[in-house]
Amino acid sequence: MNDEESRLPPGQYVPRGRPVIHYGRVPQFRPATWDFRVFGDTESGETHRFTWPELEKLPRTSVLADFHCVTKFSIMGNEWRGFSPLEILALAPPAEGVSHVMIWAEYGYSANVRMTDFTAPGTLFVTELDDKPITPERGYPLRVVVPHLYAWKSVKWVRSIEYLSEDRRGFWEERGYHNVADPWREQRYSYQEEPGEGPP
Ligand SMILES: Nc1nc2c(c(=O)[nH]1)N[C@H]1C(S)=C(S)[C@@H](COP(=O)(O)O)O[C@H]1N2
Ligand SMILES: [Mo]
Repeated sequence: MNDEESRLPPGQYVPRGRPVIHYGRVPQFRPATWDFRVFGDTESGETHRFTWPELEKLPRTSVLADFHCVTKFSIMGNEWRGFSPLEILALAPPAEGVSHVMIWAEYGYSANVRMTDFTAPGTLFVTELDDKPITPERGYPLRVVVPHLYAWKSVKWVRSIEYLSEDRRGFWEERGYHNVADPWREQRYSYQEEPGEGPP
């Protein structure tokens, strides 16, 4: 088995090219009015708001990771660059007891992840892919990548996060996809969920 095959989760294949997939239109980025908000169960009880220049100042780091779509293609060896979710947690601390994060995009797309997924070493707020700014159709100006979960949780055009003290389903999780979405366990559909893996 070569290296790429051993890195491929069950049921996945490497396609030719690099598909672009999303629901709905590609939004326009308007830097003057764009903001990023942190709301829900914050420590202060207030919503935190960041402008684009404020986020641009955060220290950058890179993550080399594979990307697995539930429709079974995997894109191997992406070099994502951006800032760590830990930066946001430090600037906008969650209340005690926050267990999950809802990641919100333009037009109301959303995905829920556990706080442990949000703070995992591979999770990143991405501004560049393979040494180039991410393209509009891949999430410009800001995307979250959670490479250890199926790619619908890697939200493009992210505009806010919501701290949750109780888990709640996001866009695809409400429409029959698995709440946790670990590709190594092939957690594709909600009917596979075991007790404790999803909100009641
Ligand atoms: N905002 C938003 N983010 C999204 C989606 C979407 O519809 N809207 N689709 C998801 C799905 S299902 C996949 S497979 C990946 C695709 O990322 P790509 O276009 O960079 O390949 O984006 C994810 N992020
Ligand atoms: Mo997907």
